[in-house]
Amino acid sequence: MSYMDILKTAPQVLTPGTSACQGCGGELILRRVMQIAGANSVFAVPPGCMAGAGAVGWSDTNGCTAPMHIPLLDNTASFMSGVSEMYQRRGRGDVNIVAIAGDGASADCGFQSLSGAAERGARMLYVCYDNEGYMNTGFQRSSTTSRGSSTSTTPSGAAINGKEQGAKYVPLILAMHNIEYCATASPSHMPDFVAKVKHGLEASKRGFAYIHVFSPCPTGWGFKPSESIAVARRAVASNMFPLWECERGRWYMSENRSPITMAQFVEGIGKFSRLDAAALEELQEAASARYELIRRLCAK
Ligand SMILES: Cc1ncc(C[n+]2csc(CCOP(=O)(O)OP(=O)(O)O)c2C)c(N)n1
Ligand code: SF4
Ligand SMILES: [Mg+2]
Repeated sequence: MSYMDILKTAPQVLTPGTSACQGCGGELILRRVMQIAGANSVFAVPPGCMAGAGAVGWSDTNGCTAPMHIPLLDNTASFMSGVSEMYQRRGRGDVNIVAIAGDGASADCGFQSLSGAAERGARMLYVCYDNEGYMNTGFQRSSTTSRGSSTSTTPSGAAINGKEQGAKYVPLILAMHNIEYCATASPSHMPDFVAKVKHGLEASKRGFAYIHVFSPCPTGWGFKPSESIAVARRAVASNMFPLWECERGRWYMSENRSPITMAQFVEGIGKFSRLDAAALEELQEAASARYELIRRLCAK
């Protein structure tokens, strides 16, 4: 069965009718990960837009057809380590253990828990949907927010020109935990996304698997909902968000072509609308340097 056939035929585990905004990248990621994992899974989605949008459900008519936990913002990976251990001990290693968490819950508040579970090799798939901020509580910056982004806590204006620090590159940090599988993915590249989630689920039977997904947020970033997939595609095409995977120390680049410019990437995205030429150049340099680092790892 092709990867696209899986999306067409596999039953939905998340019911239709969540309250996520139109064009939300996170909702698409949540829905597809749950569909690929299937109902023989236990999920956890910590507080954030996806838990708020109805991952668990509002009534007896919506939610999901598999067990779903909402742990704390900062303990998702350790919580799921315990769940995973319990299923192993009961001889139920067939059940997929899947966490789907935001960047705040993964890169900031929950980082200790995530790093610990990764280092222990806890058997689970952990998917981070990275919308570069604390969207559910009012669009505050997080450690993965790109430099120059205007957020509610780093508003572009006379005092500062958006976020002053560069983004923490979490997928590389996770890969350095020597986990079973680590990858980046984007909802704009669905066949690649499906293949990586399947790969991650297989790897989660042996140890820790991590996928970091670019998650466009029209409401918080200030672009049209209909542009969500185009924004994600431009993030990949500009090397702002390179697609790669690493399996037991072997690195692979998923896309390799001449990039579009950073100016083309930021076009029409409100949070970058006040970037001047110098700030764009800084963003470009950081993205190029990071891409080069990944490219060299993949060339080995
Ligand atoms: C310890 C703790 N601090 C603050 C909160 C309030 N809170 C709930 S959701 C959220 C935002 C989470 O951001 P992220 O994980 O990136 O998910 P997103 O909202 O962007 O989908 C915050 C700060 C909380 N639930 N727990
Ligand atoms: S604020 Fe952003 S991440 Fe949250 S539901 Fe809306 S589009 Fe999705
Ligand atoms: Mg977020």
